[in-house]
Amino acid sequence: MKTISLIGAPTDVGASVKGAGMGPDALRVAGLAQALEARDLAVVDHGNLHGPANPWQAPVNGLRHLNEAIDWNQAVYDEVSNALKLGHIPMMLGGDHCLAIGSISAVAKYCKDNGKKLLVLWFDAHADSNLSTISPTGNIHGMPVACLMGHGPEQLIAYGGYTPAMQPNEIRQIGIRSVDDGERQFIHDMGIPVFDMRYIDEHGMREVMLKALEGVDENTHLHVSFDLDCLDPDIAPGVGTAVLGGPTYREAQLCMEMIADTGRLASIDIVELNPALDVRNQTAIMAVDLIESLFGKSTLVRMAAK
Ligand code: 4U7
Ligand code: MN
Ligand code: MN
Ligand code: MN
Repeated sequence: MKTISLIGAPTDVGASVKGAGMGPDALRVAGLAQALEARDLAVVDHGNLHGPANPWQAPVNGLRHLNEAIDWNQAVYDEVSNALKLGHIPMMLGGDHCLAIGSISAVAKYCKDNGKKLLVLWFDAHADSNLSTISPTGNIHGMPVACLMGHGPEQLIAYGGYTPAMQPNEIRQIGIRSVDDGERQFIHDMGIPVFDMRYIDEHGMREVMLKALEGVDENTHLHVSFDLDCLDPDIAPGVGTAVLGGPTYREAQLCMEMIADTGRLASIDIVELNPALDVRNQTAIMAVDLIESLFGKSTLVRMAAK
């Protein structure tokens, strides 16, 4: 039986909208652990990590709350590393998306040490590829992809003791529809594979996922970094930086089901849930529903072909 380690990281230091720190508890209230247990998974809830309070300061040299982000990511790095060493599937409950720096750095180190091939599926409305010099906001939740590729403040780019944690060909971005000018250049220069909404509209989600998952084999460690603002705000209003025109419920379900089919899912971030902006916890409930599909719950009626 597989074991899921739930790791709460209740902070919004990487954002400028308050509230994402309440995400882990909203997911618990929505029945996350019970839903996973119903999928025949063992669940260990490690509770919430501790870290510095949000000082709500303006950016300094293009970075807001750098020291706080460093500490929170260290805590996430340590806990995710421990879970991986135990052979568990870590599920980091954010918190804002800056925490993916610690989480994916731990996963990348684990893959390096164990000869695994890393593939990160990054579901997001945003590209999260800003640098302090080009970011319009200074918010670190808009910078994790750049940091993981070695572009960022030195304390944020080497948690595993080396940098970069990740190469551009180890990530696929899906659902993107809000990209800043500097980010567009960075993504282009780095050659990061992006399946933006225009691509999804033109080719359909099935083809997108077939392409995104190309090359996944028995040695692949699949990491899903799920920013809930990837989803259309109609079905997921409880996020700090909502953007119109995201994947529908059915498209999101198909993504989750196709990932489940690979059998290679090995670590997860659920981030950017903002209960203060939600309506009757519906975004948390939506997240739990999609996570069930990520672990193989299926509405499929057809018999598998022999
Ligand atoms: B999230 C933004 F300018 N690009 O950098 C920025 F539009 O983790 C938004 O994807 C970042 O939610 C959103 O601040 C970060 C902005
Ligand atoms: Mn994000
Ligand atoms: Mn986002
Ligand atoms: Mn956001």
